[in-house]
Amino acid sequence: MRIDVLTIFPDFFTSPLRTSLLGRAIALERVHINIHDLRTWTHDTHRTVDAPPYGGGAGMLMRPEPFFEAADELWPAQRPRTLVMTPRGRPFDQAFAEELVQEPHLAFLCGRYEGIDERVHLHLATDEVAVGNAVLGGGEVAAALMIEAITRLIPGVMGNEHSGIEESFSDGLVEHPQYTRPATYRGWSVPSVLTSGDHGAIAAWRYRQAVARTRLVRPDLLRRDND
Ligand code: JA8
Repeated sequence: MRIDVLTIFPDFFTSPLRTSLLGRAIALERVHINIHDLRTWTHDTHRTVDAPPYGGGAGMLMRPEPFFEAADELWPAQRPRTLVMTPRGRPFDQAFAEELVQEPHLAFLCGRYEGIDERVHLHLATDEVAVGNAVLGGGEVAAALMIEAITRLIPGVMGNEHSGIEESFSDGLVEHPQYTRPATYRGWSVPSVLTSGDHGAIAAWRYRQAVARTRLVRPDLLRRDND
């Protein structure tokens, strides 16, 4: 998979891309990620990327030209699946991540200020994506989140040929509680079923716990009309 990111803060991505899972995916060449500084595609001495909104209003918007000129240079033939992060977009969830991991080429357009000129949304982006129900200062954190969620699904990245089975079993539920050593810590003991060796009883306990916790913290996941 190839991923291109257009941003005025390329440095933001250096640490997440070097770290942990993503660093491993890159080292294994399962994914090629290119971070591009949008100011590369400016022509004035101040390398301006923003301008005030037509019609008035607070703040500044990202101008369209750097995005389109970057696209013409980087993707002259085949345009990638091009995602623009915005609070008005389609909510990003696991099903969306699983859809996007099928793509050979993704592009992330990161806006700052009050957003991006509508012509970028209309004529360059293929998808508007919302990450969470909070407004961020820009698209960079949202893009990093999506890149992590997508790349961990690339076969061979997580060593997840096994964990796919577990995910389908508890599909649509929050996770059951998990415990590791020591068996007793500060007087708090691990539930005895988990040390019983009875794998049927363990599976049943985990399922009951997952359903109960889902009902408590994410009742929306148990409704049948939500996807
Ligand atoms: C924002 Br400005 C800006 C750009 C993209 C996003 S995605 C999100 N939740 N907030 C804000």
